[in-house]
Amino acid sequence: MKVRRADKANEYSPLEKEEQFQKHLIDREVVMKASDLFIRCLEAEGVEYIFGLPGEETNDLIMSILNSKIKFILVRHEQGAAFMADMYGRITQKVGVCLSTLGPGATNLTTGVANANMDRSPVLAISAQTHTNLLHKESHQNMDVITMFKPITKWRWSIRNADSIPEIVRRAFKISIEEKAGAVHLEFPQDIAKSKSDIKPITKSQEVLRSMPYKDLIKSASKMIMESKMPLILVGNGCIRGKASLHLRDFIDKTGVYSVNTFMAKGVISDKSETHLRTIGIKEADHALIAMNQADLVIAVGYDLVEYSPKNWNGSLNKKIIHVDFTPAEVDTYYPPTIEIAADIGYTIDAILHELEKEGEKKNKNANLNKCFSYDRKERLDLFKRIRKEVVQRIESFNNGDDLSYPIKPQKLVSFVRNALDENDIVISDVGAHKLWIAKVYNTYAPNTCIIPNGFCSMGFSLPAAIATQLAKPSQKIVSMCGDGGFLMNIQELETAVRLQLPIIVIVWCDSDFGMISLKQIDEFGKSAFTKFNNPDFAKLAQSFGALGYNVESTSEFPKVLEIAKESTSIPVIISIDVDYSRNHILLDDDFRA
Ligand SMILES: Cc1ncc(C[n+]2csc(CCOP(=O)(O)OP(=O)(O)O)c2C)c(N)n1
Repeated sequence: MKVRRADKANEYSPLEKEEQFQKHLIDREVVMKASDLFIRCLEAEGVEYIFGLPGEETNDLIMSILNSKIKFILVRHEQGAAFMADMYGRITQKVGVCLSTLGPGATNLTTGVANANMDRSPVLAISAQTHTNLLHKESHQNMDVITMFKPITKWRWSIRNADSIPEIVRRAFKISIEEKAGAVHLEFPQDIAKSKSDIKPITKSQEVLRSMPYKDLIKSASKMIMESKMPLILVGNGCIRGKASLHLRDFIDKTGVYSVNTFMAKGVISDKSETHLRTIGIKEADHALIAMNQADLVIAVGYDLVEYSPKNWNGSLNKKIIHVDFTPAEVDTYYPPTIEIAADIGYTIDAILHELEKEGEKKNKNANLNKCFSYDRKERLDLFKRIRKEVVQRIESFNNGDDLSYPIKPQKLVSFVRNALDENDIVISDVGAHKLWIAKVYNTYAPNTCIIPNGFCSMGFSLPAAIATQLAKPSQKIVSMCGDGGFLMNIQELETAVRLQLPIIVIVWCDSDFGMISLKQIDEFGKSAFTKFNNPDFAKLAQSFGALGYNVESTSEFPKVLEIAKESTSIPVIISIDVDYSRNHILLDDDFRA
């Protein structure tokens, strides 16, 4: 199609003008209700599900959804809908959509939306709004929702005329998915939803491909790697969004450079990799930090500072840093990149590897990459090897050990779950002390198979998240692990899971305590306060919802119950188990032996 500047429009020939006019007629022949147009636009974006809870003001939209191929997932609290959209976004890398009414519905969405935004998950939150001629004054449930969403979204807009819907929706999806991905919000007033338009939805354009990294930077980066005494790769969440796992694995296999990952990057590098020092992220308390301290160069790939402050690994500012991410580095005193590459992560890693191979070939004809490094790294590599061995040994000792004491040790619980699941099944953590155990101990072999919310860190995430994951991945086993505190924060979504006949498994770690908080209180003040509570009978609670419920009463019973739970094909299973948190303090130092 020819594109001309508006001021040259008169230069079209009469024939061209006629062609344009005919096309214009075809484009505009269907007059549609705005709510229908809005839903057509979501269809054009490939939306499969909308998670939500209706109100009077969403009724036009709800009727439009009824006539579309998009499935509406009715939830029992808008926070659940937002967590579901968040998880759908994480696991599919497509924008997850949630819907609420105005006022209280919109305020209920906020925690889940903030969680998605800080964890870089693409989400579109839609809320209704009252009639536009009431907005300027005090009226039922009317509040400034747009302003409320400001600090927790990348972009937000109130739709004020039907004709602009295609552009607004396209813009919302584009911004949400753009790196770094995050949440956007659209407000849809009731009267606008009833208005009409003859504008067509905008067809989704091709995925935007990122340009190649700048050649000189690649050369400098590979030179820096070759000259480093002990490089270490820090793998972050961006590698999951950027689908960089295979590129990084190839780089590591060929160069022998060791790696660590953050919580949200579990699985990018398999925990089976001999050069992987596993997960770091607990302030100064990870064993692999010994290796981090030794490293003179950190290659930070897709690393989000929100997850793990660089002060914890670069407090003395003695490291060189190569920053590789879709976007330039965040400003932080402790994160001053020596080389900053903002480009596609996969391309960049491939390009650096290619450059190293070229240099290796120059130095020795057989392209042995280890020979391209300027220093003999044997001594330091031996140290890294030893750390890897120690970390693995500690985890394996729980795997194979026969400690059947009850309440169950957290490490034992995690290893039972690992053994019960296939490599591609998915574990979703909630927030609390259990999260730290899962991060440290759960062996992960593929990206997006161990999900840990670690930016905003909201409790109550894992049950709704498991629902969305099971919808997106029907053939995989989905296990939510949560504390007894977090589980009750969104327990109402158990009804959603039962109604949708989803065979998710929820394991509730019971200690009748906000365990993570009492741990921190005792660590700092020597005592804990206002953290203890009573629990319901979880098995009966589950059964009252129509789910299957088991209260495990001995450690040896747990793997058997897990096997029974795995057999369920259409009913959620809740398993409660008492956990021995008496040694949680070992999470706060670098030695997590039992
Ligand atoms: C919505 C929300 N409220 C409060 C917190 C602060 N917080 C972090 S961990 C935690 C305790 C979690 O307790 P529980 O779910 O029982 O898990 P446990 O620590 O016992 O494993 C609290 C209250 C939070 N992260 N999110």
